[in-house]
Amino acid sequence: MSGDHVPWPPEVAARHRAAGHWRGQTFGALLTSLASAYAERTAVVGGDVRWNYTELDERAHRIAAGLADAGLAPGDRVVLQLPNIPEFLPVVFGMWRAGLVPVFALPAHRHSELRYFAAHSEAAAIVTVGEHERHDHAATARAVASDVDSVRRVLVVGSEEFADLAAAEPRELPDPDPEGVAFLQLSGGSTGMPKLIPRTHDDYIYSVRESARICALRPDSVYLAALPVAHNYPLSSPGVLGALHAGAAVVMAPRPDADTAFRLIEAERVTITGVVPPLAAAWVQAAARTERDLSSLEVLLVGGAKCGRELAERIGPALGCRLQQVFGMAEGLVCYTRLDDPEETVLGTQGRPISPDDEVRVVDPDTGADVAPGETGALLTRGPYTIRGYYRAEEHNAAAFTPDGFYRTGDLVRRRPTGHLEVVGRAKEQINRGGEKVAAEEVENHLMAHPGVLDAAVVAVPDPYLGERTCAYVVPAAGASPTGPELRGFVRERGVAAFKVPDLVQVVERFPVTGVGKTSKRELRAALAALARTKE
Ligand code: OOB
Repeated sequence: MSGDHVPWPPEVAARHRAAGHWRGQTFGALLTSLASAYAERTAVVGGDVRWNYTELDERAHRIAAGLADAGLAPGDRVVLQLPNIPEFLPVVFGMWRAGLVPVFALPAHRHSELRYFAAHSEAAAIVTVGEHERHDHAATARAVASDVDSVRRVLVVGSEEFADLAAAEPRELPDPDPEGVAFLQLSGGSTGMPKLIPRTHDDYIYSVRESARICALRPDSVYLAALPVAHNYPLSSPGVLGALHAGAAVVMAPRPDADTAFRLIEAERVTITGVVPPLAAAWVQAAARTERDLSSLEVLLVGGAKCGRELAERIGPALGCRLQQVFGMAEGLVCYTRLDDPEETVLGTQGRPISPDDEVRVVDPDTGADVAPGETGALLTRGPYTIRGYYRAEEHNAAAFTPDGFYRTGDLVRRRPTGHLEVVGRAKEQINRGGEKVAAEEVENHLMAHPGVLDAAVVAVPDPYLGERTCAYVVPAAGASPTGPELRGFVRERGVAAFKVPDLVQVVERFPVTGVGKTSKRELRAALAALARTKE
């Protein structure tokens, strides 16, 4: 894999090791030590399943052996698409033990995204489920496998074939390099398809360990995985991995709605969970009329998109727990409000970085110079768990990172003297649909594949529930008159995640041009976004 990802410069890596951030441990070795420390304690619960740490560890060993027997070799990438089921954990740890590199697809992804992940990573296999939420994932995976030459195997969790694989005799497999790539996460993206984010064992375990500490996870904590667990936030902030790191129990919620979540909170005495703002708002509403006992809940993390002040103020009283804001990104940097922060900081900021060695710069987006303290600017960051480059994306990396290795987050922030950040907006061409990120350009490309479309520009429009929704402005080709429903259907049928199908479609005769007559996409989107705002 070397050459595909941009490692930290050797002297920087040496510093992170010397500071004790990177400890030379892999995820497989981590699970071994957790199993010996917390053997009989519950590790994961979901559906009819309840596995303790010993059982989780043993399953991961068997799956690792089974994957190796299936012909998968250390370093092979494997697209992994699983919903919130207990099997997620032994499968992922099994992959890590076999030295495989999972590519974390979300259950919402469809043919178009999966084919791209598989092709771009030259994946050797796809691991998925059969039918889930009325979609046949196995069929989609097989279709992708027939399109992408590198994909030799489709493994379906829940099938007999997979049960056989998972019954393999455990054996010691060579432990991978802790500084090597452990998995590929997905970026929210702003151009084209989501970029692949190479995270190492060392860097990720550091962020998980510190997240667990900052969120005060202990062996008797119970973490509810409400959001799709493959996403960086419920995976590691502190997420299911943070919970395991602390010896706590993970409860897998099949769906994030209030009914399902409240039922599980009551039944399993859940102490902590993480949600996106629209879900927090729905839970706040539902809490007013629930008969469930939510008294075990101590902390609700809210992040993924901006949690407005009003919502922030309602969470504690409605749910009887403490709010913890989290502002993070799959590329690395994660900020939390601390549990002992003053109320005003918890309600009014999105937290401060995990690590004393996270470097944060707030710069003028045009000149790149640092803004005065407290002023708004573009957030740049560099640190012990923030990547130095996307996977196989040399050209994009030149724009997304500064020459000295800072990641350009695309977020506009203000920094307080305490280091806490307030997220005030975004400079990147991305729509944040209640935490689900939509790259404008990706959707535009789909629209432009329609013969009746001459040009397309996708912008965010404000939405009281999701924060933002997508609006596609479309200029028809000569003689054509595509309608909104037709175009939405067209995008959906191209096999993309449902959250990327434009919420609104506006067919316009021409796009506005700027004063100098520029019609660049960037200018257009800005003009259309301004127009959408004035229409509100
Ligand atoms: C999380 O990760 P991603 O990679 O899906 O999205 C990152 C982007 C950030 O650059 C920012 O634009 C937005 O999501 N974001 C927030 C936010 N948290 C994330 N914007 C405003 N306020 C917040 N609290 O979304 C993610 C990863 C780890 C932990 C939490 C969230």
